[in-house]
Amino acid sequence: MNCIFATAMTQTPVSGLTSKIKPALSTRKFIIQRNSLCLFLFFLYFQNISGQFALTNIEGRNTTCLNGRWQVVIDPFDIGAGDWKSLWKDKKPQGKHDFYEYSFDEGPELEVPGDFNSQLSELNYFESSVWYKKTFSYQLQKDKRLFIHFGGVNYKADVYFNNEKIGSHEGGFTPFQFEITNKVKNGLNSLIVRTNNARIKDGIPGLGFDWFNYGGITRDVNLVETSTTFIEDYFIQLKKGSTSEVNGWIKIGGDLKKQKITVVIPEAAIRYQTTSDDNGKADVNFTATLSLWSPDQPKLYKVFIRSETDSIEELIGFRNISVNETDILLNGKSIFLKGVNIHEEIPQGKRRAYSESDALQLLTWAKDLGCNFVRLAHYPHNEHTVKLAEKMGLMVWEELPIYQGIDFGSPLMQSKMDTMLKEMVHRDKNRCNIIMWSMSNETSLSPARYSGIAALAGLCRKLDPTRLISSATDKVTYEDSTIYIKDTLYRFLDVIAVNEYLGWYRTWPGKPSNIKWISDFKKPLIMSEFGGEALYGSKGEPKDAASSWSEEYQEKLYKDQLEMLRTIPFLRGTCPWILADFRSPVRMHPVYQNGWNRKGLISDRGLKKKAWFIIEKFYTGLNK
Ligand code: GCB
Repeated sequence: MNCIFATAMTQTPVSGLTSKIKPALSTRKFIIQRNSLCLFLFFLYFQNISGQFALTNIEGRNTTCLNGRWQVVIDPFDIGAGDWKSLWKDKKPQGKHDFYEYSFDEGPELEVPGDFNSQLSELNYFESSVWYKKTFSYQLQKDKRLFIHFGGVNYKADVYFNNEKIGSHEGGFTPFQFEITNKVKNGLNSLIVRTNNARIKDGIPGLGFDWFNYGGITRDVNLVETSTTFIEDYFIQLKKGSTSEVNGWIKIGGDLKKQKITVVIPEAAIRYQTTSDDNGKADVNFTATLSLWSPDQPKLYKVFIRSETDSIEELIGFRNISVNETDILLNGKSIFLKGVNIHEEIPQGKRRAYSESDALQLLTWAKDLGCNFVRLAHYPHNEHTVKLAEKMGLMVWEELPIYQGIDFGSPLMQSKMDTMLKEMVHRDKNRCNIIMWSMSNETSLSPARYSGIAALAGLCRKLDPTRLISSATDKVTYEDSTIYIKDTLYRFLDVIAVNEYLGWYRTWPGKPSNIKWISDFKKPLIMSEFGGEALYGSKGEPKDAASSWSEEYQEKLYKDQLEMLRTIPFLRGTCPWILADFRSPVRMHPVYQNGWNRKGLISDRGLKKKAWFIIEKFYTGLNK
């Protein structure tokens, strides 16, 4: 077993987590039995389903990019893994009577990274398997190790290398990797990936969600070469509550676990020495005079980590994020989060956003709107989006796709959620612009949901004690013109986040400025979603019903929203839903939606709707 994998597995056993929630006596026995079953399934899951936790900071390592054209076989009935047609066995038709229908040769090709749906018209609404194949030459030097790193494959991936299955991964938005040191041949190698984007009941997300189910190898693929003993991972951030104490750890992978390690930050005149223990772990703790990262001054430092056998560098920023009663404090100062929701989609291209220039388009729109914060909904977006946001001075809410109708009762669900959380935090824990991890969005109330998300939040705090934790809810209680926030899950979370659609899915219960919000918790509130739909160019009187789908109605809705929002004393952030119109297979009526959710402030062609200017004015006004 690979050392990275072994480490990850021992991090937090699931049984430890579930036991944190005190069950009633009568249900304990059942829970113990259920936990044993879960534990068993958890190990099965890891053995059979999960990829290895990916190396941190791929950009800072020695990589060979496998992006570009890949050969594909489209497999609607998903039979290529069976005995009948073993696509991965990489065999060629022999004689002229052999059939070609399942051969990569002379078949179509697709670009990687990128979703398959937008690349071939027959794949537009495709939800099944597409097989990808890439051959590449490699010469691995002695004393080096080699990994195949996938930035993201939606939803399941089975990976075959030189005629052998090397592993699988489940989850469309987090990275994974496999070590191929002992499998790579000097010369030509064959890499085959079965991708499958079929929605499944116990998937994350589950069967239903309001965004487009783009499938395939949607993110970068790289070969990563390391020394035999290498810097596997590190966490270098300010200690919670401090603006000068850097606190974290470094992890060495490989045989020579005990090493002298140096952390150098030239611009802050830091040269810190530490030593890793028998497990390859070194603590990091030093004090520095630092220019703190903030939206106004997104300062990043070059940080060098050097061990006896390896070295790596990365741009890292330092800031402190905390809450004090209903305040959110950035570097000790109260801050209002001027946010917007973003899906990872380029509307004009009707495709998944996958490149840095795609990220630049979306984040520039957010900056133009006057944002200092973005909610990357409803799943972890590409790593380079988070990095670019960091450079552009945008704070980030990063979220797990634990969405609406998720099947919390399914026996594997907790281990799947835990794994996904670990993969997300693992990838982005050194990004100072991430101020908040979101566990979920609008999940239905149930005991399993309560204990599941509470346990997840507990795990998240263990993995990363420095950031805030939230979860978006639509479960508020309406009583006349008073709205109560009572969801007891917020006991476990730092920031309350409410999705409310007054003026759209729910009529205004009174004059917006007379509506009262009352919270059971002394915690900051972010209005994490509000808005309504408008087809760009559709005209109507502002007072027209929502069914007018007019820009004027949407504009008025936002004015009303701001009137109400201004009266909430514990409001510390707003996120209109959503930056741009996005494709949604659950919005097919041809008159206004035609396959799109039209709640964008920007249209599917990239044009600003009237409502855009209401939010822009609001955010600009907050600066004065
Ligand atoms: C919501 C969901 C979001 C939907 C949105 C809508 O509450 O969180 O995913 O797209 O409403 O447009 O209905």
